[in-house]
Amino acid sequence: MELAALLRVMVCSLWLLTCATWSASGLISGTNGTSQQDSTVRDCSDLPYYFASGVYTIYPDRLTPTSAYCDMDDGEGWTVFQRRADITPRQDFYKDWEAYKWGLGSFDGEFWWGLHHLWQLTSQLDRVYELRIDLWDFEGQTRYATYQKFTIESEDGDYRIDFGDYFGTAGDSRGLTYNKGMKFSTVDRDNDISYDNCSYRFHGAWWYNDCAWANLNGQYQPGVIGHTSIFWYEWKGQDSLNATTMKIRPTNTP
Ligand SMILES: [Ca+2]
Repeated sequence: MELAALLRVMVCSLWLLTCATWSASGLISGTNGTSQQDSTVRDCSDLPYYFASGVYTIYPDRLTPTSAYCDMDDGEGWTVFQRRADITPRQDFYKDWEAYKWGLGSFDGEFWWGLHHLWQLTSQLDRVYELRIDLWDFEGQTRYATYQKFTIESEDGDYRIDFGDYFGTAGDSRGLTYNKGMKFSTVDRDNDISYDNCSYRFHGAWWYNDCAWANLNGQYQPGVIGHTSIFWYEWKGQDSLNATTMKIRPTNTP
């Protein structure tokens, strides 16, 4: 009888532990020590404006908890989906379709959040997103580019990109607009319109057209001028950039 009672206690304890773990997966921890259980946080703009920048649990489809890096510096709540920077160990961005679908790298360093999450957010009918790209060169100069009405199609549509008007300082006549309406391509999934494999040629992954004037998932190679590097042609030609971020926020919610 004593053994049976002990077993009951053990089973109950395990059950409680499981329950506690389930509850914890729905918690959003703020850096000020507060937390809230709220699956209505679909993107970083739903977090309180006074939260610090960092990694939070969000629910892009209102159901599935997903980690995301939130840039809260201006209180706007940007969901960051790409970061290149001078951080070691270096992250390899010359990766395949599955990696770009689900994400690669680390939130502590360089990363790509994942096309699947990006599609979940930008395909919502009640939210319209703005895309912002920030660029840094090796002399400490910075430029930015913004695009309105940014959307990504589902995987069935090969994550085809669409967006509206450009505004910014980086320049766009040889920027991202060249890739508008293009499908995403990786080295193992050639969806570009070139006779060639642009991902292989540019050593990156992008919405390649007949290739590109911007290659932000290219190779980090300081001092190198060439189409395999991280570049934004309109600003610095094919000079390798030092850092980039790509992030989104809804423009039609408070
Ligand atoms: Ca091709």
